[in-house]
Amino acid sequence: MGELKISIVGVPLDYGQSRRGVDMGPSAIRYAGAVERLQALGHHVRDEGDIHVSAVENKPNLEERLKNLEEVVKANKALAKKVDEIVKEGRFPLVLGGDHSIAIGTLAGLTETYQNLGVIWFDAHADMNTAETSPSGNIHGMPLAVSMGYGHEHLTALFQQRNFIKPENLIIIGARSIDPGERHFIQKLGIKVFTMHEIDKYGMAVVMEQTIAHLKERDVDGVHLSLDLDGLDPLYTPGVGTPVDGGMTYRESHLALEMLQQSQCITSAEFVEVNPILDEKNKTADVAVTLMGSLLGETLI
Ligand code: HAR
Ligand code: MN
Ligand code: MN
Ligand code: MN
Repeated sequence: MGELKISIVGVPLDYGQSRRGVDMGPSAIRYAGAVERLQALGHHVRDEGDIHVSAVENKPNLEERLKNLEEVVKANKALAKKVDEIVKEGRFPLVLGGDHSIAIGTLAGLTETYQNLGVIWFDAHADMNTAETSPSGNIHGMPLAVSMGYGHEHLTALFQQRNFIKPENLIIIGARSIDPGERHFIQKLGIKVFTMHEIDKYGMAVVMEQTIAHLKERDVDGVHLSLDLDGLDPLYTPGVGTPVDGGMTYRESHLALEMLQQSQCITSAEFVEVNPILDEKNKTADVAVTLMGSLLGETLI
């Protein structure tokens, strides 16, 4: 893999869900050696620091169906601007979460430049609820709906050009906890989902070959990898807020990212939902950093 100019941005946001601690994810991932690992692979790495997130909720939470809506909007607006600047400088954005609601800002920023962006979404969940279908009111369960143009207008408005992610450019991998409203959405929009069932049945290599081939066929002008650490089995990544048993193994997830590295299709990435309070000796952040290595150049020999 050629040398990249990587810009790391932390987003210490935990307002998109209900368990505190995920705001410390960016620190934990840095502590696990993200910058050093990527530098050792020959990349030029610039740590841009963190997006500012206010420490206390500004307003009483009146909108129960969308918890902390205005805080989530504010942080994502700042993130979108930052990501847009990074892309326009010709650098590779690497975003550290924070809860998964930050994908709204990342994707909003990316789509200022990319007109036909592909998205690979590693996750136990489909993250495709709206206020109407969400069982929790947590916005981290909604970023894919918003990014395709569905949801509260304060969230969809972050896509200033209304250049939303096209459902046929999205692939979800590792899902095993999908809500009824999300299932309906997936069927209605014809979204490609490799659940754990397909990973078990065909193996990760086949799943990734099909994923890469599909995005090539779609003639995308960039591919964003959004990796929720809860996509892995909680045996490997216990430090997440909503663990679901029966996930990807350590090697399955690394194989997937090694294949993405070889395909050279990825143009940006984010690693989210690391919660150090729930973790065991920073194990989840360590896995996040080894995955970054696999995505960005590491080889086994
Ligand atoms: N689907 C559930 C909800 O909407 C749980 C979502 C959990 N989300 C994440 N991100 N951890 O994938 O509340
Ligand atoms: Mn906090
Ligand atoms: Mn998620
Ligand atoms: Mn998840």
